[in-house]
Parts: sequence; C-alpha cells; structure tokens
Amino acid sequence: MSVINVIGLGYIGLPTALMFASHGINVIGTDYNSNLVETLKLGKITFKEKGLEDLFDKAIAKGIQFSTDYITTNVYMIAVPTPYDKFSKKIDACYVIEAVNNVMKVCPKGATIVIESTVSPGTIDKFIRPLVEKNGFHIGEDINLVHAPERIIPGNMLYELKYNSRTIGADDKNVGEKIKKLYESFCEGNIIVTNIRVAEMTKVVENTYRDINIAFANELAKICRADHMDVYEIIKIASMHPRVNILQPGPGVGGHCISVDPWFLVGDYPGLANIILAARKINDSMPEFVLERIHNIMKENNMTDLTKVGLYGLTYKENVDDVRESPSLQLLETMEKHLAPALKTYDPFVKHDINQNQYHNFDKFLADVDLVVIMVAHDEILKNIDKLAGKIILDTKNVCNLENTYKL
Ligand code: SAJ
Repeated sequence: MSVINVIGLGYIGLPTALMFASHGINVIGTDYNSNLVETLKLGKITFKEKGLEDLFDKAIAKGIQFSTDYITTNVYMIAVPTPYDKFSKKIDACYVIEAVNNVMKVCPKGATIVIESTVSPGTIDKFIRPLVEKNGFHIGEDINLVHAPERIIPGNMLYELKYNSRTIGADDKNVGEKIKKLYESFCEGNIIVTNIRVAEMTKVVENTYRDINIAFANELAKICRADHMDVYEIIKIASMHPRVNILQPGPGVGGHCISVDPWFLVGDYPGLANIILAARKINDSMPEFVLERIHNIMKENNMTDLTKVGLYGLTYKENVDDVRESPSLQLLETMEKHLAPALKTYDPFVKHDINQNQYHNFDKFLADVDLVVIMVAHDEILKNIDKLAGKIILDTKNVCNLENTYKL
C-alpha cells in the first residue's frame, strides 16, 4: 500500500498524521525541525492535546515513522504554517512554497500534493501553480494539486478530526474523490469535493465568521460597560431568541487562525472587506480595553503598585499550551511599548519563561498579587476559584462570582 508523507508535524500535521497511521494507513511524518523529529522518535509528543498521547501510541504500534527528509511516494500532505505579513496583511506563503519545492525534488510522476495549511483565496493559483510549472511539471499529469483545509479546534482536535465535515478542493474530481477516500479512513463527517478556490475561500470565511461574531460580543461588552449594563445577561437573554446566537466577549482573540485568516481578506480585498476589518480592529483592541479596566479598578481600590497585579493565563485560550497571538501577550506588549513594567504572570500550561515576571506555581503567584486578572479560564482556575477569595479580581472570562470581582 502507498505511503502518505505528511509534511509539517505541528498542531495540525501531527494529529492528522497520527490519525491516518492509527487507522492503518502507512505514514511517514516529515519536519525540518530535527529536535522535534528526535523527540517524536523518542516516543514523546511535542504538545498537549486531549487524547494525543494515546493516539500517538496507537500510531507507533501501526508503524508511523518520523524523518527530516521528504520521501518518494505518491501522496504528500502539507501542514506547515501560513503566517501573514504584519504590514500588508497578505499571506506569507514561504513555508508552503518551500514544502512544495522539496516535494518536487523527490516525487514521482502522478503524485498528489494535498495542501492542508490555511491559505488565502487564490494562493494556490498565484504561488503554487506557477512554481510547479516553472519546475517543468504539468499539473494534472505530473502532479495533482488538492487543497483540504483543516477545520479542527485545539482542545478538541481528535474528536473533530473524526466527526467534523471537511472540504476537499481539487482540479480533477477523480483525484478529489481518491483523496476523500483516504480521509474516510478516519473521518466520519461529510466530505465535500469541490474546486481549489472554493476550498480556499470557504476555510477563510469560516474563521472570519467567528471573528466577526466574537467582535460583536466584544463591542457589546464595551457598550454595556459604558452604560452600566450586564453584557452577559443581555447576551444570554438575546440568545434565547431562536435565531440569535451571540458568542462570548473576552480579553481578545488569539491563536494562529481566527486572529490571522480574516486579515487575508482585508489584505486581498481592500475597500471591500469592511465589516471584516472593523471586527479585526475591535478584537485587537480588547487587550488594551483590559488594561484600561485594570487602571480603573486600581484607582477605585486606591492601588498604586503595578507589581501587585497578576495575569492568570498566557495561552490564547483555555486548556491548550499554545501562546501564539495570545491576548495576554498582546497586553504585555502594549505595556512594554509604554515603558510600563511587566506584570506578574502565571500559566499552568506554559513551562518555559516568556515573561520576566512569570511564576510557575499557582499558590506563590497568588500570594504575591492583590489584583488577579483572569485572562484564560483554564480548568485549573475553575477548580481552585476559592483560592482567589480576598483578592480583587478582574474576570474577563465570566467564570468567577466571588466578592470583589469585576467583569470586562
Ligand atoms: N473566543 C472568544 N469568545 C468566544 C469564542 C472564542 O473571545 O465566544 C476567543 C478565544 O478565547 C481565542 C480565540 O477566540 O482567543 C479563538 O479561539 P476559538 O476557540 O474560537 O478558535 P481556534 O482559533 O482555536 O480554532 C479556530 C476554529 N474555527 C472556527 O471555529 C470557525 C477551528 O475550527 C479551526 O480549525 C481553527 O480556527 C483553524 O485552524 O483555522
């Protein structure tokens, strides 16, 4: 049976590779980071995710292998990062381009390259097709291109890999159907085969939809704060209407997906992507709004010592160890720009130091601060909320009802 070479063993590539392998497909996972590959070869997973360790063991038992080399086979799946340029807001497709380049060095005639990484609409036409053709390959004969964007949510990845529906964009329907069959080895959701541009656009639209809805909740939080209303009660009651479903306000939108993908549309369709741009700006303004709340709460409580303020949570959301674009880091960055001292921080999922005043023990952290800002609602704090009694609390996640708790 043929082998799938999964390129990029990060948050998406690794679980996907393990899923294929544990369902009997031969998989070789490739990553250019030799430390990461060594860790996997030693039998250790490289990030925390519910169920990942068990899945890893199953995949190992079925023979998955890891390497820094690309291998010669007929199916490649690329799951590398797609950052965006902070100024132009356009996608930086360098990692996908490099991966495709490396595949072309080893792939046989007729190989299929499946791009799982999220790309802005038109990226495959603009960067990948010309690249493949420039290398003397005929698309559709020598190489088939497919875009199968991932859709899984960190924190529930393995469940969603199995049950979410998926989109497969292919130039050739038969190729799309073949790739669909591969995904069907583990995916029980609906798998829609379409063309590449539709698949590209759909993926970005999904994340943009969520970003806009979170921005609405965040804007409501600001309006309600200005006029002394309880945003959570209002959202709860409004969402009882059968056609209303408002998301939750929070300290901002982080992660490598929702806070990034809408920018692709803004960058590519300036003047057209207006609501999308407004939503991005609102969500990006939230860490600063939290700072303002901290400032006001300190004033109200006659607090002057910033060293007595602590941020609980550094990751971009609860129960994951990913800090990319996290609201806490955005907040700390804003403070740094204004030459303010770094606040004390603590996160049970972040073992390495990313902030100069970072604690690694919850009780010690609590002992040293008077004002606790809940930025992330990890299970740890939900289970230990009583330990916050006696503190002043700014709860940006609406999880604490102790005395002296302020909300967004
Ligand atoms: N957030 C809020 N309020 C909410 C929900 C989320 O402020 O009501 C915040 C979170 O705290 C976090 C950010 O938004 O900072 C994003 O978190 P998330 O859980 O909404 O989404 P991600 O980024 O972890 O995963 C998203 C998912 N996309 C959608 O739900 C449309 C996932 O399915 C995608 O696979 C993933 O992006 C991706 O890789 O594109």
